[in-house]
Amino acid sequence: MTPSKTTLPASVDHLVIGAGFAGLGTAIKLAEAGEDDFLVIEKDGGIGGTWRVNTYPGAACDVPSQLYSFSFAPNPNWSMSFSPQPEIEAYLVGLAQKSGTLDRFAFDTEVTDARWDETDQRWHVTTSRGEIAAKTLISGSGGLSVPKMPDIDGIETFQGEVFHSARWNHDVDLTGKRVAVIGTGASSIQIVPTIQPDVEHLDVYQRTAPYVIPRNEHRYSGVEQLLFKSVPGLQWALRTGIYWARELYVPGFVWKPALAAPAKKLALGNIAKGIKDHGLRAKVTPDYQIGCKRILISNTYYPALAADNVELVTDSIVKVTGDAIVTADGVERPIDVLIVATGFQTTEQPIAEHIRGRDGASLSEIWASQGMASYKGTTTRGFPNLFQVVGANTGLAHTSMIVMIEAQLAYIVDALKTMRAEGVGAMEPQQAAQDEWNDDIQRRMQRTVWNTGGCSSWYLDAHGKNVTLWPRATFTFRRLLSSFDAKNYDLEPARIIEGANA
Ligand code: N01
Repeated sequence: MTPSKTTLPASVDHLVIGAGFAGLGTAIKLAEAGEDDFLVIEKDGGIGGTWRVNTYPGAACDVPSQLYSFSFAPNPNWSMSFSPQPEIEAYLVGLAQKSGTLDRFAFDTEVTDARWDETDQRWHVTTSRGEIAAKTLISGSGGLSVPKMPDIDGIETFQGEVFHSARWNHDVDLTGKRVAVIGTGASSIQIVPTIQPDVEHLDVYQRTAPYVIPRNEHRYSGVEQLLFKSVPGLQWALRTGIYWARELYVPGFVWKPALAAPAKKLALGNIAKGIKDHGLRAKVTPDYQIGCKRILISNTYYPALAADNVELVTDSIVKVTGDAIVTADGVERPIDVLIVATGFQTTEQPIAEHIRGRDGASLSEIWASQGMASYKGTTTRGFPNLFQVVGANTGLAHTSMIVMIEAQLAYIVDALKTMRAEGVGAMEPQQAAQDEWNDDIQRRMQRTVWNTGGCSSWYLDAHGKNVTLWPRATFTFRRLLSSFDAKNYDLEPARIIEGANA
């Protein structure tokens, strides 16, 4: 059981939101830098973030384990090349325990409001368990944390069990049941083959066919795990190899989509291998360019769709009744359980509505007109001393988010070092620097497959603007954030004497 702070301090130097990869990584790096006066608050009951919450059957990472872990904390004990969710959660919990920072975590504590106060140069944060003042607010609250429920007529009248993939109801036994899964994204393609053998019948509702390439899965033997433990540098070498292999996707995404032709060939081969029926093959064959939506990996998804007890429904859903889903062709398919695997609220950080900056406006109010935009995906004009880990345009379609998170943490720690050394009480990026950063991103976005590939995806916001992904190599991001660039910031001297923490 993870310990949790029972009483909250009235004030801290740094308040961190979220105890997933970003929040835990922040805690570790703050402690390493000697910035010990911090508190991590987490709305859920423990460490893990998305890897604690997404417990649906088959949940696993689609980035290889050696790269989907912190570079400073390799784990020789991964059982598979692509880790299952329980192992990633256990990795994070174990790391938190070893880090010596757990005494500064408060669970079941949700931010409801955070306001910047110019006079004392502090964030005043209201949580479900009390108020905290902090010099800096560091949000690692995650981009994929709030489930998006589909707006389908009558869904609230369904009498059977209904739940979102990210809020799996483990009390519901699917054995022998008629089940529907709405959505065919990364979550769905892991759920479908896992539950298919147990259910009586499964309807999979597909709005857009995904590209699914083979999953080159490998179970590590005891000998391999022993080698990872005992041969210095072996895990690092593997990580480096995976890193560069993954970066090879970048030109095909951001420069010349035609370069992704080999991946398309793999996906079409995967369909041909998994499905014999030509009608079904046609239904699952995407009609847009590969990479436009996230490329998925599975060896079992297509065979599951081809199983006798599964129907892939491509007619659009018009309504849900008390016990069935009705499609546009008038067909009514009765079900006992409805699983919605319809993704997350992505184009605005869910925390944005709670954070109010210098002028009293919330991040979400500011982003409503222009779309999510920050400087280096980390700091935002008008929101002094606010850092976001996994902020605007820091998402990735091809490799591990941990690479981006570590780059941002290095930048944040360097910023804090500068603030301390220079006696800075408040800092925010200059408007010109922020605009230039975002203009450059949007200019680069124009030719990417995400904007030109002929699909709609969660990468784009309501204005059609890609505010989620990073359109360059990850090593470029790392380089651009390798040190804090004070010249692009407005810095205000500290008004309160160090130690007199209000
Ligand atoms: O969500 P999604 P997800 N009626 O948004 C469909 C990460 N992840 O939870 O494509 C009918 O991808 C929607 O259809 P369409 C990863 O970053 C990682 O699967 O919009 N259908 C789509 O098929 C991923 O990208 C792992 O036409 C509706 C699906 O629902 C992200 O999480 C594993 C609908 C939503 O797919 C989200 O994945 C799992 C409606 N009203 C997730 N609304 C790893 O392995 C939506 N859909 C690391």
